[in-house]
Amino acid sequence: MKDSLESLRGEIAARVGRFSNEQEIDQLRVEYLGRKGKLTLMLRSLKEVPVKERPKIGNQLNRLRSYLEEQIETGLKELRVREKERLLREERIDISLPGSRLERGSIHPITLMMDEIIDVFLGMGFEIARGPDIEDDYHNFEALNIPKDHPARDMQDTFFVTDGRLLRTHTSPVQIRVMETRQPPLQIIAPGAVYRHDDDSTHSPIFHQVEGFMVDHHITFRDLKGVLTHFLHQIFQKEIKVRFRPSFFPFTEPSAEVDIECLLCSGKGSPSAQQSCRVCKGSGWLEILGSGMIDPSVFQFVGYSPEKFSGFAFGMGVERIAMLKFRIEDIRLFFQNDIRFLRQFR
Ligand code: 2NL
Repeated sequence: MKDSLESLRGEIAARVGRFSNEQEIDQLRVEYLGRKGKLTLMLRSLKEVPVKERPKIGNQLNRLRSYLEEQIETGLKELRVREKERLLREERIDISLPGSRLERGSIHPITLMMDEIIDVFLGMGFEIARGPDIEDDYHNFEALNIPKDHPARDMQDTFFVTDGRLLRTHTSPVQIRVMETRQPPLQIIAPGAVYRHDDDSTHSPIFHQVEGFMVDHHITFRDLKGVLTHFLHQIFQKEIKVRFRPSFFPFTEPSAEVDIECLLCSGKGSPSAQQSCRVCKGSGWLEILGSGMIDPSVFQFVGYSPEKFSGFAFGMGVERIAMLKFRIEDIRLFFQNDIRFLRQFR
């Protein structure tokens, strides 16, 4: 017993000291202090030791156990301190490293163009109205004097949804809804997205319009000319030439398309004797707006008396104006979201 106590003391002394991890300590605890641990077994066999020697050996065994327990305790403390130091060292944040760059966004050119158009009309006292993108046949066609068999229904290739509903092909239905619920005097613009089954370099299945109208007693074609001429002079930032050319729309009578002098050749049409202007194709004019006096049948649909009231209306494509103003050749560039394109409009 005495010999095995001596060798156990030596064994333990060799195992304590610097531990490299907690498992090593656990293993040591189980090996000596566990239920079948070497020290535990020796303490248990103390009763086989002669009575005379028992107190001395018992005392020595107990001291060895306390010593081992202390060593385990300080070993664990040491490990935790070392771990904390390692974390402090390795997880230190280097505040001198450059941060990750946040990209600054920019406003989409169509939003910029739309805001610019809206601002000019707000300056003339117009109100903004909005309405649903999904419409019914009545507000998109019928109330605008476009009956079922009218060729305009083919001209505007419509996207149909379920239950007879459709994606609005123009923002006119917004204006119909305003007239259904309010009485003149009114001057309203209806900006928004519209949808047509069309896709090439000058047509996109989704595009944007600003339409507008003015209704009161005694509104005339002179009001139409004055408002739209002022609008075009504001948008193109100088007193460019404006031309009102007879046209036809089912919802206006008379109707006029509005042209401005070509932005590239200033209306000359041909920059040289050999070739004609590539923007206006040599005519010297660019078509920019559609307009007219609101047809009496539209007034009847919304319950206005054509005897009491008159008004004008107009509509324009925002992409078309942005393309002419910024000299963009393909409408699809607006919808491809190529950052190199969009960045140019900061
Ligand atoms: C174009 C032509 C136009 C209208 C839109 C309108 C609306 C109502 C009543 C009468 Cl509620 N007219 N809108 C009138 C004339 C032309 O747009 O070329 N748009 C891109």
